[in-house]
Amino acid sequence: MAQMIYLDGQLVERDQAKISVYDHGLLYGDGVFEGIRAYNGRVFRLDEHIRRLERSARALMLDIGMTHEELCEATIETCRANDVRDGYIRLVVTRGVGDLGLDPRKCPKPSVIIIAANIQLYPEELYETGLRLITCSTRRNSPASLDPGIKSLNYLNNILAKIECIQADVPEGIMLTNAGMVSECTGDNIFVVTGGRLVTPPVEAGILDGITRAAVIELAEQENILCVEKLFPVAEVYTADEVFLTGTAAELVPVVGVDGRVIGNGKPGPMTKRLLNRFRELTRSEGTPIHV
Ligand code: PXG
Repeated sequence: MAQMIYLDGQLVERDQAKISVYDHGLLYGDGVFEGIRAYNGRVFRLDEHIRRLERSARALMLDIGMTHEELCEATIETCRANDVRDGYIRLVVTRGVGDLGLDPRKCPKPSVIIIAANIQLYPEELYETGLRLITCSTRRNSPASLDPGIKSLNYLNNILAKIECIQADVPEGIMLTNAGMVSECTGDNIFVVTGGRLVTPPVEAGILDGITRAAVIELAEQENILCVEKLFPVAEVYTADEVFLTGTAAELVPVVGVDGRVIGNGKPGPMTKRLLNRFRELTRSEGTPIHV
């Protein structure tokens, strides 16, 4: 069965799903996106993801031309058309087709794309052994230039940092704010555990307001674990008892080394494991059903 892609109101076969070379998403990175997971036939936190997409679009004065409900329905419909049970859903809204030149007014209609594919899971072994990270020299975009809270098609800041990770042969890296404090990773948020409490940089630091991050903060509250949102230097990562990353693709992934230093005892810690278990229970118990 051919994979079906949602493109501007229609489901089309993958080979037919094409975008113009004049689309400003391609020409200028003028657009927004979302990455969403489906677990066991349900879409996890669909409402939150669509709301974040709408917030990102509003920040660019990009009118998606669809209501919240229509976006949710189109997402579910695309999952259903592809018989997705456990999957990865990618929504992309571009400024649309226009002439050359930055002016968004050249583009009368946005392009809306929804891809529902099967997820390439991280190897389960990663959750047993943990990741090693570096601190990237590429600083996270200043919110005054391009707010990292906007999930825009302009991901070069993250890609430059990711290239540093690849050169260093590690899967992820810590990005600092312009002031030199920890912000987030190239595609994940970061938490440290010190003295039984969680610490994570605040959204105002200039990070993506992660859906997984928010879920972990909620779970911590339910478990009576104190979670503090504050700025901290990378030195606090080095001396933490535990470090983990959160993201739609990663869920919660333990970190066991940073910049050649060993974190904690070099193994995934109890808090990380406990929260990962609780997160997995959550993702498998809630969500918008795909198949009715
Ligand atoms: N920070 C950044 C910069 C991200 O891009 C996160 C944190 C984690 O946020 P969520 O809401 O996922 O918990 C992200 C997420 C992709 C892809 O296709 C990217 C993300 C998520 C899923 C897929 O590259 N980024």
